[in-house]
Amino acid sequence: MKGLVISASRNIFMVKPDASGPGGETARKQLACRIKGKVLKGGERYGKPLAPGDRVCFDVDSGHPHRGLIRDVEARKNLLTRFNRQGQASQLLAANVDLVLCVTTPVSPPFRPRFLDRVLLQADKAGIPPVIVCNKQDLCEAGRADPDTEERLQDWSRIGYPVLRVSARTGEGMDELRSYMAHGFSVLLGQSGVGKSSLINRLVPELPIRVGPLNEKYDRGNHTTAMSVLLEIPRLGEGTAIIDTPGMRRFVPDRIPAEEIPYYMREFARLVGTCTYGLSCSHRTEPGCKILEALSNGVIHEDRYESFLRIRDELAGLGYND
Ligand SMILES: Nc1nc2c(ncn2[C@@H]2O[C@H](COP(=O)(O)OP(=O)(O)OP(=O)(O)O)[C@@H](O)[C@H]2O)c(=O)[nH]1
Ligand SMILES: [Mg+2]
Ligand SMILES: [Zn+2]
Repeated sequence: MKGLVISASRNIFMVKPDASGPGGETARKQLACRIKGKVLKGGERYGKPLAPGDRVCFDVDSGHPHRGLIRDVEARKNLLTRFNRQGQASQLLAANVDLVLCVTTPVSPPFRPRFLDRVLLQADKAGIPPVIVCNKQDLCEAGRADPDTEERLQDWSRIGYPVLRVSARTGEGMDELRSYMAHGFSVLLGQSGVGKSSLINRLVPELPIRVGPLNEKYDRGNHTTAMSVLLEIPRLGEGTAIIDTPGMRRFVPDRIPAEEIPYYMREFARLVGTCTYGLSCSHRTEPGCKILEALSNGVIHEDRYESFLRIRDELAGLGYND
């Protein structure tokens, strides 16, 4: 049988069988599956070899109709990952998605543009269009926003990333968010406490999922969502689903060689190769560097350039082991 991976925890993968299988719609109860032989071909280098959104081929256990064994994963159209520094391995976040919703906040937890720049980089590397979702707009009206937020939101919009200003609390911006999500799989990414689960609760109130309070002392989330899970939302259109992910404190880009970073930063990408020293330019001090020129002309925002330098230094020191 074939089905869709809904969630992945340790060695158990929840799989929803396709409706076309025996029994039709009534047979679409999720099965708890293990992997046949424990290692999935092609998944050896990941901590968990499957992610929500993956399509798998599996057998049902005849003695336990709610258990199964996964034999194979189908070819993916894309795969969103990050690098797990502790485990020194790629971590799969979601597979076969159509949209990455990069969630941030103007305050509580504090606005962190560098986190978002990293997520945008990874989405572009994976070939999945990102949309920036700035949640908690109700707190802006209360005058609490970080003054840099609006400037950076406008800059991301200028360089080609759609920006939505929303509030899970008041419902502001939800129609626009829904229209982006219709007819595809979306994944929510962002730091703990930015309101990813709250956005899902607002969008799909019939499926309440757990949201958690902020830690008052540190003004950040408490890692309420423990594992990624895919939720189907047929009400928003045929084939619509959203993947909620656990908040992360840091986002380390995965398997992007330091010299390739400018290809995945949109306002840098069009300048790649045009410096006097061509592809060997480090864009730090060289004469005739088009990236430094763009920085001084305001074509590249100084904060994006700072993100670029920091990401490059970090990735250069990382040495991914494939
Ligand atoms: N003022 C305000 N608070 C919000 C809004 N959205 C979420 N919150 C609050 O922010 C806190 C964290 O929300 P969650 O939805 O649990 O955040 P999360 O991003 O899912 O967090 P993790 O699961 O830890 O990654 C909760 O106290 C929410 O009530 C909003 O639009 N405005
Ligand atoms: Mg959550
Ligand atoms: Zn240069």
